Amino acid sequence: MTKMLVTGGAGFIGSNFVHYTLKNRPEYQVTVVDKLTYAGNLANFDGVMDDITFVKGDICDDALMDKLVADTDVVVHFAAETHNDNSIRNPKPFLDTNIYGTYTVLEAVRKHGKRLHHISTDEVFGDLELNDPNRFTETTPYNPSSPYSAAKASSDMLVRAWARTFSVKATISNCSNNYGPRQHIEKFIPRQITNILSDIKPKLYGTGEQVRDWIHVDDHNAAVHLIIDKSPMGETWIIGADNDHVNNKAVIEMICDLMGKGKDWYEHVNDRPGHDMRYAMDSSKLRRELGWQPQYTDQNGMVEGLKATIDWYKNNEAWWRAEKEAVEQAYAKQGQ
Ligand code: NAD
Ligand code: TDX
Repeated sequence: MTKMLVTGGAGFIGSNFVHYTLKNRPEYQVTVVDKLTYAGNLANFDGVMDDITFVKGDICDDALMDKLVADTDVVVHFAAETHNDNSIRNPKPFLDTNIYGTYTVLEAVRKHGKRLHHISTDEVFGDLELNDPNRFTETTPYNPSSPYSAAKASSDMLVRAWARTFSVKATISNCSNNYGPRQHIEKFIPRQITNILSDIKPKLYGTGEQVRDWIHVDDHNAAVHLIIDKSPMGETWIIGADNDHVNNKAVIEMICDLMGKGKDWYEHVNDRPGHDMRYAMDSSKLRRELGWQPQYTDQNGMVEGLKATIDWYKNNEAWWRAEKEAVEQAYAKQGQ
């Protein structure tokens, strides 16, 4: 058995990664460390709690991280503060967890000589103009826009520095916007699905022309496993499923349509300050060198994945209902 420590495993992508690993990679013995912030949820382990070791803890706690990393073979580092709108309301937790927390993880893997895979985002590259046909690659310079993306960019830089200076065995992946089950309802797609299920009109920021390169969370996690299996140390990998033709307005219309509402049953609300216009990812290195292929690639890019995601929120109302009112009240204060 290989021991795997998953930081932030009680959140959206991390919990899907844990489920994916238990189902497809039984050779891993999984430990999750998670602070259980508002974004972490033990219900994400329903049905698999007995198959993992769960530790409630903060990645900024160096004694805890030292102990956990000493007792593992590979660390997969998902833990972060992740919502741009929250980083605009209050940046400090983003600096603490994303920067100092990553430093703490790095010092532990350095001391114990363990393998690290660091999960990052396309947002470190900043944005493209709407009419710019280019895509981000592994060599695109960093140019983050928000406190969230600046903190993630900082964490990537720390990983690169620790790999070069201290020969830490690390890899990094930068993935585009994920969707799928168990995503917090503050985020765009689950917010709109649960709005419709609550008879609230979906909320589109500004004009809705912004483009996100959507990828299903299982395709992201399959790529992470391939990188852990096959990547040389020190490498960075772009992960994206070629969905950079769908803007936010089109996604909202798709959700309204799939949920039996008129395509225009949504409203425009205040835009996000500093709102990135367009993200687009060139994942050809990952496809060519590691043989990765996304599975959710129907003709319209994301209809099948969206249908399954809508069904998940319909069937799991107990998972999200209690938080819905407070999330919407916080948005309403900003006219969103
Ligand atoms: P999430 O907000 O759903 O989950 C984050 C998890 O980290 C939560 O369980 C939370 O409790 C935990 N956490 C936060 N601070 C912690 C701390 N100090 N110590 C321990 N645990 C802590 O986030 P997500 O969407 O699943 O994102 C996971 C990772 O993937 C992040 O690093 C994010 O930057 C990256 N990412 C996300 C996306 C996306 O579209 N969601 C895309 C690319 C990359
Ligand atoms: O109600 C909304 N209406 C709306 O139009 C919300 C919540 C968002 N939006 C827009 C803003 C973005 O253009 O939808 C797009 C997606 O918004 P988010 O779900 O907040 O995602 P984004 O800011 O793009 O960042 C996400 O992808 C990259 C994740 O939250 C990050 O953690 C990840 O790094």
